[in-house]
Amino acid sequence: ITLEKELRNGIAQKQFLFHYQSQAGGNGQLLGCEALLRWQHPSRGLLAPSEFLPLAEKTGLIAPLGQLALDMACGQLALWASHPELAALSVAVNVSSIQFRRPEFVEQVLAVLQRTGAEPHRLKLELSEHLLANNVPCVIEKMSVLKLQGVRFALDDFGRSYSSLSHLNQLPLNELKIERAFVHDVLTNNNDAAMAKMIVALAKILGLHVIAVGVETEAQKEFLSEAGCVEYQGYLHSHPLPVDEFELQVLKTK
Ligand code: G
Ligand code: G
Ligand code: MN
Ligand code: NA
Repeated sequence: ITLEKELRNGIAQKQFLFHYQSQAGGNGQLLGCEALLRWQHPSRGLLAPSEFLPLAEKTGLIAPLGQLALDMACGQLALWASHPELAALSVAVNVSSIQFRRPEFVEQVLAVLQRTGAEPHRLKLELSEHLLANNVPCVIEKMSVLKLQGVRFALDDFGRSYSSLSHLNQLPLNELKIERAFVHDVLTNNNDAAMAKMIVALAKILGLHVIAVGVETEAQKEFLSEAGCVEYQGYLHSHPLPVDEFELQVLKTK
């Protein structure tokens, strides 16, 4: 049996789960979380996205997998909504460009919100810079329809690859996520430090939230804080955690 067949079966049998990583403010207060997909493979154990996402994108299985991920995220939001301490959480979900470009994407998101009863403004979709490479008007149109319903958007890994600054202020975005590599080397590499500062400043000019991903040390956080960044995601605060551990962490930090 090929991995492709296993992936197809795995999606049909819902062998996927999320690990949740908290997103925190300057004082460690919880602001939300990112849902990071894992495959509970029947024989190979828990697989990270790098072990199945490339295949999913190559084979088109990213469409049903992405749909499943949206279902899972909205289902979780609906569960948390009835819990006093967890109801305020928002969940960020990564959306592959291939998935976003599909004509039925907007309808599917609206349908899953309706079916699960999740509050749209608790759902944040993380889009990739690659979407800025072509047909930006179509991207804007789709984002706008969802944004009207309250769904929020972040531009992920900002600065990693191609970025059109001219398009940036046309997109109905809420947030920029600073590329992890800049954060990693912010204290040791002048170019990365400059990029991180530039992204924070750009976000401010555009009126967007900005979050630094991959913050592992207090020193990195301090540098970013001095640059004006006030939201952090990284091992310093928390690793991505299984849902029960994540919930305990949230309840403890309240
Ligand atoms: O923690 P981590 O190894 O989980 O994530 C690796 C990469 O996989 C991240 O860059 C993230 O964007 C991507 N990823 C994680 N979950 C999902 C998902 O549900 N959908 C898509 N398209 N990408 C995801
Ligand atoms: O979608 P995105 O590429 O932003 O996903 C975030 C990725 O960064 C995930 O793979 C997650 O596990 C990883 N990550 C989150 N915090 C840290 C960190 O502090 N250090 C490192 N090395 N990776 C991190
Ligand atoms: Mn992401
Ligand atoms: Na991503």
